Amino acid sequence: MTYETVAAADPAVAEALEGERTRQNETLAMIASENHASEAVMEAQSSELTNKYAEGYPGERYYAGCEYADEVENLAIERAKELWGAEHVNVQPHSGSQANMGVYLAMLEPGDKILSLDLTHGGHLSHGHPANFAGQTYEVEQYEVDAETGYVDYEGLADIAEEFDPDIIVSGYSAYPREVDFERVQEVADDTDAYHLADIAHITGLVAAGVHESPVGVADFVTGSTHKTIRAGRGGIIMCDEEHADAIDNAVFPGAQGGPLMHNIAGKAVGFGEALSEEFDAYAEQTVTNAKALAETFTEHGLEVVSGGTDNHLVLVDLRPSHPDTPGKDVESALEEAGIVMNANTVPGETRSAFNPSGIRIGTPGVTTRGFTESTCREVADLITRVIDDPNDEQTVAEVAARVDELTDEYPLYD
Ligand code: DSN
Repeated sequence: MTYETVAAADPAVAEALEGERTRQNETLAMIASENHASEAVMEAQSSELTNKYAEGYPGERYYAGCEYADEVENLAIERAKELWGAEHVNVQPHSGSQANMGVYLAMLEPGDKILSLDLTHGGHLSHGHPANFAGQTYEVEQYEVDAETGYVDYEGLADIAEEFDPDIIVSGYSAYPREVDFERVQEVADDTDAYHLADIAHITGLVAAGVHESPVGVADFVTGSTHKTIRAGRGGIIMCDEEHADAIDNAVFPGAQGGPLMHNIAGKAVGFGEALSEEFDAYAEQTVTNAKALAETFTEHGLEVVSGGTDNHLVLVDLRPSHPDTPGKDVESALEEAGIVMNANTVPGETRSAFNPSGIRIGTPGVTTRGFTESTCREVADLITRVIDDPNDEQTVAEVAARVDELTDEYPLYD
């Protein structure tokens, strides 16, 4: 893709777009929720479908001229069904948060009860944080990870559920490095007669490729975003059994949204098609292997890896034991200067603020798309550790930046 047409019409925007492409090409995207969509996905997202209103669902639209919108949406739905094995799929949510909103709207009344993982323990805003609509509309209680092991405290979850009597229990997390035991959460949901929403936003691609246990067929509802490990461009998705299909569809439209973003749904269709390949399965497996290589190398360097390792695409490092005077933001800034873009993150038992927390979260979906393997990731862990050890040393940052330049040249991304 080129931005020649944008440049002729609007040089200021074209300059920013070129800047972003260069930034992505010349840095390592290690924010665990980010990835690099293929040029085919991005081309579909920038198609004429951006102009089309298609309220409703394929075959039942409120506007004329929807034949191609129908075709694209049906392709996205069919491919999603094949990828995740769900009975019913809604590909219209604009994001993962909108997908969660769709489930809440479908199944809960205002004031009903949500039981979810605390944000500082790896949960998500849309699981009921007070600053989010979910926290403002529903009564929320939260479970935690075990302070010693860093694994979800399933016993604690069961105890809280018994007392709180939730209407819905949310599993699936944003900063949790371990395999989620969806069956275990479902047992608690069964015991308390609650619905179970599994939010697999981070691990959609890992689940699709079979490298993480699937909640489809276990939980009542499975939500996700489509731009993280699945690499299908911006958006959200909801999966459920046929019995909840109408409730979910009505909650998404007209409940939560108006016209679907048909251009993004085209991106989803293309990305899901790509994810049906064996090549994608290998990619997902490599993403996890790479995260394990990062975790092992950090541990060898004396850093505290939350839960002692990882089963998925991300590693969470608690800086407090090894670097008590180094807040996460200092590391985030220094690494950004060196061309490694990740984020400061809260850790279980957080003692600093959410804005400048005690940990960092590092993900491998983006660098694995670039072609990185274990050995490259071990070297990246060495580079990250050098910066953690001395975030204010300009020489160190410059040396790491020079090596990142070489790596990004060696593993090119977009033309
Ligand atoms: N903001 C995303 C993340 O970084 O985990 C989740 O929506």
